[in-house]
Amino acid sequence: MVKVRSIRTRLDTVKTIDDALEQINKAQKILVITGAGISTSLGIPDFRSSKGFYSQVQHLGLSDPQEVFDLEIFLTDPSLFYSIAHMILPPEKIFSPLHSFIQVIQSKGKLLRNYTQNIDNLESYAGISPEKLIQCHGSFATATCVTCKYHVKGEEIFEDIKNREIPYCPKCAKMRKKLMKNDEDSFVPDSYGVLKPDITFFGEPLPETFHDLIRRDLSECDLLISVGTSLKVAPVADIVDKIPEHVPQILINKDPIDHCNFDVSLLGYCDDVASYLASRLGKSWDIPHKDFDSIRGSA
Ligand code: CNA
Repeated sequence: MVKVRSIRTRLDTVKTIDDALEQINKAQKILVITGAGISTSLGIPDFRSSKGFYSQVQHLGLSDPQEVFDLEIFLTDPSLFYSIAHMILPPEKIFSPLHSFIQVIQSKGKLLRNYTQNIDNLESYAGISPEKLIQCHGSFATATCVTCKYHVKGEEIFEDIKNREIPYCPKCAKMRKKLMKNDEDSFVPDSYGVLKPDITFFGEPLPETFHDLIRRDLSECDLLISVGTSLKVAPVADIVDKIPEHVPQILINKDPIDHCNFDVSLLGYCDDVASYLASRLGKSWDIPHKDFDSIRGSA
């Protein structure tokens, strides 16, 4: 079910679901912001929902669950991250109806850019082209050795992640062994030769493409759609405030987002909202989604 809410409308003309449909029809350069909520139907927990990842790592007794993604902590003790990384490991080659909805926006030539905070790389399976996609917090698609910067494909460390083991760099393996064995007196960090997925930890900069493109995209976009994100992590969360005043903003989310000023809030499971919008937008908006069977229930 889609609940429509329009509390602090910025634009007098954009208040209802029909207004939202009209804007989607009219828009030529849609900027889509996405977050963990677009992948929960595939079984990947989000962070902040009641059954989300942060509530699932309470047993670790951290003062702040975000410490799991703290670069300094990772470099001191990578075992913390690798004890829980299996919980957010992306499923392979599946994507949600919402991912398909973004792909349809793209196929109609209306997608200016999808700024995703997700690290699951499922947009690529849905066919969203690399030039239309900014993975603001990186992704599991690749991993890098923290010592020698050797790159590997993400899937090369998936087995270790599933087994809750720390993946090591093949290039640094010999030296790590030697240092551990011979230099018992000298300090060898636990993270020596550890492969880290190329996801952006707290303490790391966002990818350069984000900074390269966001300013231009903000000035060009004619509609903003924000889906499945609590908009609590800057600088992606700040995009909403920086959108020019005349540009309509639509929210699609399970929960209301009260700290932002959307024109129309379409509240519900985003796959349902996307299917509803697609059905109202007409046949050519059909979501070409073939993986409904693999959907494992929403957060
Ligand atoms: P969040 O703070 O956990 O917020 C998720 C939002 O999505 C909440 O407001 C929920 O109400 C909403 N939501 C959950 N399920 C649905 C659904 N089925 N339909 C509609 N809305 C839903 O997560 P954010 O993305 O805002 O936070 C940014 C973090 C989350 C980034 O750094 C990501 O890397 C990180 N993250 C990514 C993934 C992933 O890649 N799939 C998973 C978990 C966390």
